[in-house]
Amino acid sequence: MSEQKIHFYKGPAGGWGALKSVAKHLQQQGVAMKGARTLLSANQPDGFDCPGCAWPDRDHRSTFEFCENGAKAIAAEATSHRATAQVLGGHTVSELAEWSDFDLENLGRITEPLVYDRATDRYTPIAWDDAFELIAARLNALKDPNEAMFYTSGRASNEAAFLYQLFVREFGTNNFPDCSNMCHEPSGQGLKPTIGIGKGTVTLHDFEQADAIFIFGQNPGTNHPRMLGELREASKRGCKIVSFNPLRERGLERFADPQDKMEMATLGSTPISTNYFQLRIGGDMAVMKALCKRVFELDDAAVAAGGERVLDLAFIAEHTHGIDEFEASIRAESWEALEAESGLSQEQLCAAGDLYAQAGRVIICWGMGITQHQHSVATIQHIAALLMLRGNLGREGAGACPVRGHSNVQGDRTMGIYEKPPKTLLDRLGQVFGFEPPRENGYGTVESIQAMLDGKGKIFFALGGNFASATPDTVATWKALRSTDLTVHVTTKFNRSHTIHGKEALVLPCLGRTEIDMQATGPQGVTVEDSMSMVHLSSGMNAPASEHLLSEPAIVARLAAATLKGRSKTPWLWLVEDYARIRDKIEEVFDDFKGFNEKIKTPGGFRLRNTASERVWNTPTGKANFIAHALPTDTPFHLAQARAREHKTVVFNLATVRSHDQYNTTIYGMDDRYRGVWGHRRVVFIHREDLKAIGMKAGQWVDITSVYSDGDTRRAEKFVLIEYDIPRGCLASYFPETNALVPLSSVSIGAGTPTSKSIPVVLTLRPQDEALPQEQTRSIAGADA
Ligand SMILES: Nc1nc2c(c(=O)[nH]1)N[C@H]1C(S)=C(S)[C@@H](COP(=O)(O)OP(=O)(O)OC[C@H]3O[C@@H](n4cnc5c(=O)[nH]c(N)nc54)[C@H](O)[C@@H]3O)O[C@H]1N2
Ligand SMILES: Nc1nc2c(c(=O)[nH]1)N[C@H]1C(S)=C(S)[C@@H](COP(=O)(O)OP(=O)(O)OC[C@H]3O[C@@H](n4cnc5c(=O)[nH]c(N)nc54)[C@H](O)[C@@H]3O)O[C@H]1N2
Ligand SMILES: [Mo]
Repeated sequence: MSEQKIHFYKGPAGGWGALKSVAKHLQQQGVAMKGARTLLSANQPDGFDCPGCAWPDRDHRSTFEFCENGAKAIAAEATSHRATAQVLGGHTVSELAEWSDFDLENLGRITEPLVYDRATDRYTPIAWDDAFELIAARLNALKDPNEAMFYTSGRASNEAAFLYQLFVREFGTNNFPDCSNMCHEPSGQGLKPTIGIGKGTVTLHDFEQADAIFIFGQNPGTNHPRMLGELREASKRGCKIVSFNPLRERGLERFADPQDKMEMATLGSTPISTNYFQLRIGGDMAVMKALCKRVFELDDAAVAAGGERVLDLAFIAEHTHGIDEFEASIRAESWEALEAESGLSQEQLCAAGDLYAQAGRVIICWGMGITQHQHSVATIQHIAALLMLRGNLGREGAGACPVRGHSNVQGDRTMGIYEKPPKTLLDRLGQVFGFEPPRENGYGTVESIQAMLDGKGKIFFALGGNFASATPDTVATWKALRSTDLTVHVTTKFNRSHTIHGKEALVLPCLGRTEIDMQATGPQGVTVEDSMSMVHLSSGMNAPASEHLLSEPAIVARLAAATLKGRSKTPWLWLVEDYARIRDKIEEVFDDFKGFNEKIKTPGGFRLRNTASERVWNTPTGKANFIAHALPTDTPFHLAQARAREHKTVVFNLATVRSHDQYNTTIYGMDDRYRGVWGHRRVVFIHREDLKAIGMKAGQWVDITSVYSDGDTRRAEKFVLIEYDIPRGCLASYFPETNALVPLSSVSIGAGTPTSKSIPVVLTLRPQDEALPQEQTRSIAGADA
């Protein structure tokens, strides 16, 4: 573990710090040599798709696109550590449950299928066929297929996801909780009714043409480092980059490109954001409204002066619906309310509005800072509206850019991993595979947990991910998982979820994306879809971590064959002999995949049709819809604040974020370099004046209790207070340590996403068992030195 300290990070994002960090991780995972070779194959035309994130690659160019995040993700998978049956069997599962997330993952890759032995409280080996027979028997013994739930994490390939959703629907349910439910679900739900497609509309080419790029609630320096390369190029050619984030984030301020010899040699860097607005947590909806309001004001002024209109009247007339009602709702909004809600002054809001209105072509990007609130769908519909006011949709250099997380989370949805499947998909599946698909909607993530708690969910199956750690309301969720009859996890490594298990439990180890996938007809490639709808091939090149591993498609196919024996017409085992056969089936089900096997022969693959980017609007009105929403005044934070005023206590709004050394629930290390935190994860970032106001000091230890009105107490214990450049009233801390604070009932309206970015909390001092030196309690990372 690294030394514990907190200090100001002066460097730019990227640069030598990033290279050093990668070297350290490769070394720790024992992959220095193999790792280097593996890294060189990431995002290459004949290599594998980087499992790091869903940001697209520039033409899969031949020089290695350096990315610290990707390098760590690859090192984590290509690790030389092995969680063999012997290693795991050396501990009871109750013992393992006490280990940290870091220590569990650090055991390394699982080498053979395992079954939980109740008598000894240990995982012991099981043969693959026996594992499939056992799961099949339990599934088939259920009274109702809807008692089983099938989770997906966004790394599963298109081929694996397609087979998986087919198997589950032939089995008889649409219960598809997935990571997307906790992530960009509100983006899909927000965009579909407005622009007719639940995906972003831009490509990297648009990033080259934009005059301004607005970034809301995203930390690309840590989570999408390759995006910084695009922002750096944009910044260099004078494109305005306007960031909205409560925290000062290093990667949004300056970036040194590790591939730029000049910047590296001179310790130089490129400024990223031209303008940085530190809004209040949850204030984005007010900002969108303010920007729209400013556009209308500027347009009024243009009309009065007889100048060029600010609104794109031609676009609005030809392509949109509902402008009148929307305009009225925006004009009715007072600047005072918008200021109060956003935490920005009218002057700042107007300045941001001017930047938007003056730029010819604008892209709006967003991440988790937008999607994990109660009013996320409404906020995203305002993003669409803001773009529509100036025709910033469906033309070069402009558009909507939700930046996805997991490397194939978008593809999994395209393949039908969705608890609310459209009728057209079900009809087509039924025709192509000769069965009657279940028609009722299934459970998403939060609904699945509720179903388990209610005794309606009895078998939990996960294709990847770490459900027990990624989900909210930890106490309730663990109780839910433990109440099931059977939990099954398909996974590469051992994690928390395997210790929070049902009466029976299986852990099935699979190949990772970096590994050679050998099937009957030879080595196979899989396909993935990135955040900009580009679909391309990914082929592993490392020897598998163990000879007993199966690929995800093979696991799904063999399980399906065992479970649906005698009742499925699908040739499961034949399909996985050659993945091109799976792709032929995908082509039969989805028109957009016409010529699939041919198209992926092109290096870089192909782009799926994006109707909104062609100004074709698949909505009931046939137009892009302006949808008005009131400013939220009744979020859990608003309600808690009102009660707190009565009782004279102080309630803060807490956002749970990622540190620089984690990939979701996978903890790579204890540092958060760009925020100046070393060796800690249990920290709370807080404004200096707020510390004073509540009579606490930086370095003191606190417990965090969330305040919801359901009567339950939810607490996360032992966090150290760190002074940080964050607006007053706002706090930030890391997930998953803080997940216990969010009740299952607190989700975004219309999307069901847990509200992990706005949790009303109070802080209470606890015994000060560990003193932190004064100079280690203050981080102003990001502030101008
Ligand atoms: N290294 C690494 N890469 C990753 C991941 C990882 O864990 N580690 N996870 C992957 C996944 S699945 C995802 S979804 C993405 C996530 O990538 P991001 O969307 O960047 O995720 P977060 O770190 O959760 O938070 C983003 C930012 O939102 C800001 N924020 C918090 N509340 C608000 C708010 O109310 N308004 C605004 N405007 N901003 C707010 C935070 O300060 C933070 O900078 O990254 C992917 N890539
Ligand atoms: N409080 C709070 N909670 C959050 C968030 C937040 O910002 N705040 N973010 C949410 C978001 S955006 C997301 S996407 C979810 C993430 O939720 P998940 O996707 O469930 O979680 P991950 O941590 O990405 O899953 C990591 C595990 O996946 C397994 N794995 C890795 N590679 C592979 C592979 O190739 N195949 C298989 N089968 N398994 C593999 C490994 O065992 C690893 O332990 O968490 C959500 N939870
Ligand atoms: Mo995500």
